[in-house]
Amino acid sequence: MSTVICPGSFDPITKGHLDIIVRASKLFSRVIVLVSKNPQKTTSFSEQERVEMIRAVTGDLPGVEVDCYHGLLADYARQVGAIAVVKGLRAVSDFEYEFQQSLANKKLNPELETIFLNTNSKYMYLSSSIVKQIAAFGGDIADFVPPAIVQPIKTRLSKGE
Ligand code: COD
Repeated sequence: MSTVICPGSFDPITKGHLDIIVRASKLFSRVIVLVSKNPQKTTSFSEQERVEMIRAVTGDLPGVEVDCYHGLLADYARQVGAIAVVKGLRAVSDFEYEFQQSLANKKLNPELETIFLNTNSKYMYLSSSIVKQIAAFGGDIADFVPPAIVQPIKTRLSKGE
């Protein structure tokens, strides 16, 4: 059984993230979607909220699990026996950051590979921050996030929390 990890902030999960998770689940028998801490970002949704949203939209995907971890991805990968990290690439601008992360993870855990999947061209422009900005201004986010979490995001962000 090959275990891989799809890590991210997922603040919140978008259709772009979900597309990568679905495609990873077709390639590997066990995919752990890992809510992790990006020290460069402040999140709008609590860890619990992010985990619940991911569970709501991945529940029907065989072999997909959701977890969260506060430490290094390289250590978590060792603990669960993951062979690789699967990440999405939207544009050349993503590459430099992701390349640096993958080299750091490899240094920390030499057994750990990083696999990049190109974004689906439909979701090339899509990010969690775009979703939050549109929702905060009362716009329609139905094209950007899975149906099950449209209303929870709108309700939560319209409260201005
Ligand atoms: N299409 C395709 N892929 C997408 C899209 C899209 N529209 N949007 C996002 N993605 C991809 C991103 O490229 C990324 O690969 C993944 O989805 C997650 O994206 P985000 O924005 O939710 O998450 P990030 O980039 O903030 O996540 C960074 C981590 C939390 C993974 C990173 O900081 C981390 O590993 N933290 C733990 C500490 C650690 O071990 N750091 C590394 C060693 S220095």
